[in-house]
Amino acid sequence: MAEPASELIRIASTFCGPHPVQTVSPLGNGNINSTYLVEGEAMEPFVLQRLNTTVFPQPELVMGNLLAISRHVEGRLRREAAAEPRWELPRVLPSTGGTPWLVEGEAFWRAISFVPATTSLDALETPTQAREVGYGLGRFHELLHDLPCEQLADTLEGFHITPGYLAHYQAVCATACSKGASGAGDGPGRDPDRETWAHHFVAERAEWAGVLETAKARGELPLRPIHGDPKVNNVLLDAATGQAVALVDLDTVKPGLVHYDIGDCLRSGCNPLGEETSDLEKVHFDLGLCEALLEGYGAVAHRFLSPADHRYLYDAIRLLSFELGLRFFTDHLAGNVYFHTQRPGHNLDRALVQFQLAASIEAQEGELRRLLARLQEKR
Ligand code: GN1
Ligand code: MG
Repeated sequence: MAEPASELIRIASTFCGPHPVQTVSPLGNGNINSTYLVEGEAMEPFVLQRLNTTVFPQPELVMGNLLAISRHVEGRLRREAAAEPRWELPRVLPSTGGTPWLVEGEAFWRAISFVPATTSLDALETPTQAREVGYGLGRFHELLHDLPCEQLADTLEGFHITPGYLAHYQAVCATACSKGASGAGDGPGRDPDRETWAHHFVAERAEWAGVLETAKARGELPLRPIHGDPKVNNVLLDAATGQAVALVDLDTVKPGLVHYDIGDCLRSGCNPLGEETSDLEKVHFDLGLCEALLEGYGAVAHRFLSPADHRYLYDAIRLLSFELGLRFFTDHLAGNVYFHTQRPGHNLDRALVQFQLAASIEAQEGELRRLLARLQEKR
């Protein structure tokens, strides 16, 4: 729930010593945490967040991961050649009491540094932007790929494990979709026709949905530190040059497959209408943007991607939009308990956008596979 402005100012003040806070304003449009920009005259602006402890039941572990990657990346950046382009990692700002966070009742607050003079985009328009976003993700992965996964906690069990989301969907269906159960197809936002279509869409892909987890279990794909949520608006671009300079929203950093990140970044970056569009028929996966994004990614990631990693890229791209659609759809059926929504039926609309995107990826499979092979040969 939202805190009154005076409360936010009081909480923000515990992270900035004697400097008076002037404004605390909502920042970004996250679906999970509450995020604010804190400003005052004699201080650097910073980001204040209230972590969603239903989603992140052990927020201290989230902070531990953030501190671990800061130490690693700061060390790497100090040793890097001065010729490497600017790169920043948001830092944890301790409270005045010296703790890296603040707990008040149920609320878990933390402050992180704000990367100034940057912009972010909700949808990509040009190949130049796509190349930068891809480069940003590649740089992030490259900086972290030599951090041993044992140093990172699993803060969000089951995150991006598609078979787990399918099992949850089936469990929700067993109650929410059964005849006579409460919430079975009526109530605000429910839409039996579109839901039936979505159920079919999921059923036709259920068997394939374990593809990445199977490859991981066989030892074909290794765990590495990943971002977990690299949608395009989490990549900050230098306001003057347009170059990617930081990835933000680091709560989901944990061990995982880089495929989750690559697929997530592409499902977000190659959907020119953005994930909140209501123009469903026009949703499509843009191959030009995909090529540019992967070129930017490969410029740095070729140093650590293996042939097996390359083999699963098509599946990753297809899977992550399917998976997000499935997560939105399940939450719609469950009564919108996970993702913040702004209107009845919002999660169903979001789900259909992702399913439409997955269908567009499938329709372009041949071309997309040829593009991936071309990019791999270039390296
Ligand atoms: C959530 O809160 P936000 O917008 O950063 C979600 C991501 C989804 C995204 C879709 C922890 O991220 O996985 O891709 O919504 N984060 C979590 O917009 O579930
Ligand atoms: Mg996020």
